[in-house]
Amino acid sequence: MPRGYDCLCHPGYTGAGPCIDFDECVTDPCHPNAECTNTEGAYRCECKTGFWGSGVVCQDVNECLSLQVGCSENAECTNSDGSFSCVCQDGYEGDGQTCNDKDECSQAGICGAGASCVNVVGSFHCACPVGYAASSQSAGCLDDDECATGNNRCPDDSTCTNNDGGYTCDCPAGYQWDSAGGVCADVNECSDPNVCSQHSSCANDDGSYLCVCDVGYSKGASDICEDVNECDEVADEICESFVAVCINIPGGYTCQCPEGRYLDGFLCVEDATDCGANNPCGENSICSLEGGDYTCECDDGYFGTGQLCFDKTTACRAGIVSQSVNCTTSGTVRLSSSKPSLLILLVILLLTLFLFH
Ligand SMILES: [Ca+2]
Ligand SMILES: [Ca+2]
Ligand SMILES: [Ca+2]
Ligand SMILES: [Ca+2]
Repeated sequence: MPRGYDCLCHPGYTGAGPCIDFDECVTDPCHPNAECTNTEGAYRCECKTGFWGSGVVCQDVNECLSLQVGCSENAECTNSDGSFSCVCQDGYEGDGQTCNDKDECSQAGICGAGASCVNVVGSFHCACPVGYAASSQSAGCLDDDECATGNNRCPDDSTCTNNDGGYTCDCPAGYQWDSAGGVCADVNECSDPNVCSQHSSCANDDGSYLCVCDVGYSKGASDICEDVNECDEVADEICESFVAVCINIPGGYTCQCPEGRYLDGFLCVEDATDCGANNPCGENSICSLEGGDYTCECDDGYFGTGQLCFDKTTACRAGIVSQSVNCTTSGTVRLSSSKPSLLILLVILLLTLFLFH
């Protein structure tokens, strides 16, 4: 029999007779990123970890904006729906919370041929020896073309030539590359004693040198210094003015008097043998003249300078000269070529004292 009333269950309950709790969670009343919890007469929506909101609406939390997220300072934080991740940056290795330098050099062959690996914090580089450069890490070391890159110290007036591992500067003729000064320096060709031929001397010059012939020599056809025959030139006239004959000698010339003449000052004169009025000889002395030279010779039995002649018998008997002068000495003195010796003069002095005492 129908009742005259209906019983309506409170919200959250259901049932025709006694009201029993209704499990709202079976109708998915929460946001997909929320947890639904059924309660007596109601339910609760709570956003899942990594989301925030009412539970009916849940939004992703960007953990990377928080300083407390815990990524290493050498890691990249990446936000994702409901979560995040810490990934070590290039050059570091670890779990993202802790990132340590990666020693790339422990990896064989990381640098190309000829290069050495240098590990640094967060990175590494490949070093090449001087004269080489790496276009990329894996390319290895290739010769640096210093002439093309301008990485050279060749002076402007030189030619740069590249070679493997280096370069050369070729200076103009007469100059050589001075790497210390970075200039093309003059070559001192004269330091080679054989650079000039015989009868010449070397004079260094900037960029060149000269071989200067010695006096009396001049350059011949083969650039060798040859003796000048002065007798073919003015010397012949000079000698002729002496009434002499010009004789060419290596490096010079000489004027030679003809037979029977001798050079007296600047003239070849007749060779006289008579001492004449100019006889310089003293008593008991014979004068002779040859080639302009007077010779005084003490007579037999006399000795002395020729200008002063003393009786040898008297002197020897006196015993003054017997020990120092050969009592058989003729006493010949060539006045033009020698002077009386000190000894002879001493003897004469003693003899003079003896005779005139
Ligand atoms: Ca490293
Ligand atoms: Ca080079
Ligand atoms: Ca020079
Ligand atoms: Ca000559």
